[in-house]
Amino acid sequence: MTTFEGTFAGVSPPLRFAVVIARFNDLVTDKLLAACQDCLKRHGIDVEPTGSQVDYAWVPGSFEVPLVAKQLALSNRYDAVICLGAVIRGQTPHFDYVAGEAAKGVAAVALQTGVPVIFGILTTDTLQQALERAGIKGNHGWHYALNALEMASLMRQLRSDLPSA
Ligand code: INI
Repeated sequence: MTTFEGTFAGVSPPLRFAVVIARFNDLVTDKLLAACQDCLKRHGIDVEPTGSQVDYAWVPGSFEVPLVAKQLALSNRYDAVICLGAVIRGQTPHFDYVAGEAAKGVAAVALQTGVPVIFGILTTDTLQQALERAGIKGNHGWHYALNALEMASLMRQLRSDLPSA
């Protein structure tokens, strides 16, 4: 029997990532992005937009994230797509539609394309809660990057080592 497990070590050829970031609530999403980049960088990834390992796509809000994530995943250029957003409930039922569609859409893109798509969209009741998850009490952006590294590495292994039945 074989155990497949993603690692955080360097992979050859080098991993490539796309990051989709929602501008809505950019007070929060900018901080998620900064931690995500910091984590990737500390794992040897060149995060510069001018480099060859990470590309960035900005979208108006979390609702638009899945469409752009799908286009990027279909390009066959990336080992994983990281989606960053912040949906904050406030006083409006809009929250449920935006959060629900973003979550369903991101999951669908991964399953439809076979490319890992990381759900890095915070869903919180208040701005305070979102900020706590984006720097005040740890930063989830760091963990989304770790998830992307692990899944990218795991999928590389599965593609190359999985014996056919
Ligand atoms: N988009 C977000 O990313 N977060 C939110 O909290 C939010 N709220 O609350 O409305 C939000 N709305 C915009 C939405 O994502 C779309 O950009 C818009 O509906 C246009 O399609």
